[in-house]
Amino acid sequence: MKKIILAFVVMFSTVFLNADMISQNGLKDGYEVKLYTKNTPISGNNDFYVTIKKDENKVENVKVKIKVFMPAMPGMPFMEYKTKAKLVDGEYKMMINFSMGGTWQYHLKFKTSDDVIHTVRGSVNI
Ligand SMILES: [Cu+2]
Repeated sequence: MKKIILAFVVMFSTVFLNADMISQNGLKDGYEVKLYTKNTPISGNNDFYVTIKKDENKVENVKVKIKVFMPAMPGMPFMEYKTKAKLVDGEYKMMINFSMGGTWQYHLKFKTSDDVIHTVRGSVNI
């Protein structure tokens, strides 16, 4: 009986911990950058969104791309995925494929109209 209860607790906490959408805010060179999902991220394909603001105004004339990667681990090579975002209804949208669960580092880059490339670094748990 105890084992059954424990199994439920483990299952429940796993679901609970994973039932989180991503929402991360960063500040880079005076730009407020938000990276987020609208669903719980899964191993596989996910839609990610980015919005960028400067002085409270949305910035919609930049080029956004992202690289996600996971360092090599015992029995697992270095993994990475790169993609570019498309502006859809005021949000930069991109599909990211995570080939496994775990912690993924990212480099989110956006190029402003002055040709400067700004980089925000962080990580997400999938
Ligand atoms: Cu891995």
